[in-house]
Amino acid sequence: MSSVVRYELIDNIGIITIDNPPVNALSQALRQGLLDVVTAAQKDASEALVLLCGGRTFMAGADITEFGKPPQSPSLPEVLAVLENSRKLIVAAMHGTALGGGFETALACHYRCAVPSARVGLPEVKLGLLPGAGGTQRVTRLAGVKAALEIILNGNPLSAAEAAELNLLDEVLPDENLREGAIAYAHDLVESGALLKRVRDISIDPGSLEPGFFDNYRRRLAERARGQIASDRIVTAVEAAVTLPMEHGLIRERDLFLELLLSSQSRAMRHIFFAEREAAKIRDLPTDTSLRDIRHVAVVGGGTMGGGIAMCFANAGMPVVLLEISGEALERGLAIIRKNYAGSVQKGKMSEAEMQQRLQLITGSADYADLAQVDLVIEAVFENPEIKKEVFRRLDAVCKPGAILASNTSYQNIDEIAAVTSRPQDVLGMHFFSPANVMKLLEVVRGEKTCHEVLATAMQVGRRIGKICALSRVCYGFIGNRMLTGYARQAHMLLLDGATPEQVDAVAEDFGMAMGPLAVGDLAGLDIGYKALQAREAAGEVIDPATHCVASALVELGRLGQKSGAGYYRYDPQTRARQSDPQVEALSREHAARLGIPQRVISRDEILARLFYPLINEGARILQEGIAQRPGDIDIVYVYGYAFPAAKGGPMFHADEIGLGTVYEGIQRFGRELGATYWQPAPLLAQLAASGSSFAQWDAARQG
Ligand code: T1G
Repeated sequence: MSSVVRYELIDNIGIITIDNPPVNALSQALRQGLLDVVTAAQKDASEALVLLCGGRTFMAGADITEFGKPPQSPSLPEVLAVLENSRKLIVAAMHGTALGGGFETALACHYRCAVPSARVGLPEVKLGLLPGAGGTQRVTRLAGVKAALEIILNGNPLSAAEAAELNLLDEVLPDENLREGAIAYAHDLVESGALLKRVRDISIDPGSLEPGFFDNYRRRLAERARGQIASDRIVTAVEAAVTLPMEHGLIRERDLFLELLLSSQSRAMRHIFFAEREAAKIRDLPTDTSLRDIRHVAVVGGGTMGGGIAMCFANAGMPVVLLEISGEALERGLAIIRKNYAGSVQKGKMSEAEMQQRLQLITGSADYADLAQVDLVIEAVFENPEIKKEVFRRLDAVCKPGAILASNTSYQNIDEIAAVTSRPQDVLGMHFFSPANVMKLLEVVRGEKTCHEVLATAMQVGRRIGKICALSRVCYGFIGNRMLTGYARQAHMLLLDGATPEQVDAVAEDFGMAMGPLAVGDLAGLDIGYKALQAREAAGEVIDPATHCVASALVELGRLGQKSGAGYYRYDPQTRARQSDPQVEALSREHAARLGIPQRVISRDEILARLFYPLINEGARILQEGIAQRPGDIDIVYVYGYAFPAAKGGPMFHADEIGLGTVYEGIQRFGRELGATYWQPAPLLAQLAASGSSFAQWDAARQG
């Protein structure tokens, strides 16, 4: 008997129980165990078999840790063929999240039931893959072509009720008692003489689709796939379900799956899957670090960020107090929140009742005394160090001992803020990204004196509100914004060298960025950078005009970006579509001439390298300084905070893919051609390039 698959015969029902914690991933041992048990059960006294799982979930898919290693038999398709061809009726009984190969296993069974809270889905596209064990062929037969494309292309789980609606489940059990419910259901099927229902026998009527359906679908998809190949292959696999007999469709699907499995895009997205989970772990914190009990939260500052942060907690069912300096300002903040929720109701993303429920969790105040009993306060006031310090002095005076005091600052020195309180051990940064109720990333910033308990609690609170957390130590701009400086600087300097805004942004967007750096500047507002610049110059800093002169000139012309209808681009007042503007090229030429910079034709490769090599180089410095724990954390920050393409795996993974030697030589070359000021290779990059090593190997070696 296998260590992860148990079998027992109860009356005339054979119960197959999978137990492979933590998520019953379909490891080799599980596949072998399942194959053996189903084969043996063909000869015993059972009249039907029930397949269910122990632990918190039905099988959550293939074992992703096995990918990229030599394949081990039996393969999942082999196992599923045995299940589907079983002479004994098999019922899959699901709870938790039946995903990927786990759900495909259920689809190969003859009947499917689930507890009401179960969710089922095929999330392979989020790993740059497609369902490779019959999912594309069987879901199409059960739910139809259009539903199958929807389910497999978005990869999001369905509730049991939704799945039943789509014919993907035969029975939603009356309650959460999985085992009892499943055995009773199997008995009913046996007593009713239910036939062996094999999904493969369901035929699809190709006539139900308009001519050219799949080609049109592919064309529409390509516009939003941003170069991700898995989506295209999914359409091809579903098309095969319509045009080919089952056996051939399965072979076609498998070929497409194996092509994607070997692709750099899937390797990158699998890296992000594990990096996301690793980022949640703080290496030097004992695993038994205690957590503080966080029930009541407060947010200081009801602006765009403060309002979004308050919504995060209300969305997670946690009561939150929003504090503002006056009743008027408070009303403005609450109005923004109401407007945001109303927008979600209008888009059908939440019901009116849900909106009311969340609004009831958000209370307003203009009195610090109302924060006396909260467990966590997040300060989100104007990005000015003195104003922030004043807020922390007041919080220190009113908040109970043990309350966690966090700042949402994007740049400021957490240690200096903590130093104005009597409890620096309870102070840290919790840096949300705008819009805070949408963006997944939370940079947790560890101060010199922040204690373990507060750190562990902040990471856990981040997970509770649905954020992906990455830890940063204190430096100007933490991980994300510090690295962004070089990327944004080069985007601007490329204009002086002769590139147009369209050229710069097109290269970044073709690479997979959601939006190019100059268009992002227009979205955020060029005046924000301009004011920060003025503050730095007022503080006596001498700033190289080549890094900002065109942007500053645009602001002085009243071109602040989208909000004023023009910035690096002009924006159509109706559609907000961006249009190129020759005036910007003229402005760049004028400033280049003034600075004595000869303009030239710039290649896409140069633009690509000048945008992303500074990101990688600063990332190497951040790793060497210990600001980030591991390269994967930086990748998580960029994928979830800056829309860096997951299909590239983040800047550090991408660097390892293209080779650190190539990056190092590129930086050296730019240093020679463009001046060394902004092109100094980070010592770690130089070291690893010299040894032909990678960031991943460097980090693994440090962990021993
Ligand atoms: N393989 C290996 N390890 C896995 C795993 C998997 N499929 N899923 C989770 N883990 C590990 C994870 O790394 C973590 O480890 C621990 O389990 C708990 O996970 C042929 C090709 C199920 C919703 O994409 O979405 O099937 O950090 O922290 O928040 O067509 O895990 O503790 O060491 O995420 O409760 C398709 C992936 C695979 C689902 C649970 N399946 N998993 O979330 O826990 S491809 C998926 C999840 C496939 C077939 C194809 C989530 C979860 P550690 P966790 P959670």
